[in-house]
Amino acid sequence: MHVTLLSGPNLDLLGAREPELYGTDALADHVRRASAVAERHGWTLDHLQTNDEGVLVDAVHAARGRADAIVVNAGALSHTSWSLHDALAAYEGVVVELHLSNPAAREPFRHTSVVAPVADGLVAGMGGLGYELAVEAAVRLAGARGTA
Ligand code: CA2
Repeated sequence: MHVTLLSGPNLDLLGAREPELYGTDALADHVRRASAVAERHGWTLDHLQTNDEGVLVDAVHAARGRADAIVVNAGALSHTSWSLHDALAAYEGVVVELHLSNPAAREPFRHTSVVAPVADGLVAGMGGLGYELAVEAAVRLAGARGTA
């Protein structure tokens, strides 16, 4: 069983800037802890970070038939990318939307997620813990669906 973790624009800056919003851990730290959760369940995890919307869409396509679940923190593309929405709609596995912060408690433009309508669930506002919770949720949702 396999989970693909996707990280969108600017998440490569984690740890270096805006620690009050996103914490001091680097993306690699979050990925390491997410991988540990997957491994605990006997799953494997791959991770891609990109600042390019098209690359993110391609990664969702690549996960089709290959990954049992996708955990996606699409960054600001979560609020704008209908192409990501359409790609996720065509993906048959479990989708968990992830945010470090709680977008609903922030600026109005962050209150809408175009990922949300095609996600099975959402983990937000939990900081780095969210990476672990999102993988845990993906594994257990896949189990409940009978695909794990
Ligand atoms: O809370 C989240 O995880 C977000 O997806 C982060 C996005 C933001 O646009 C979403 O509304 C919520 C921003 C990621 C940018 O990360 C940075 C990290 C350090 C310095 C600058 C940006």
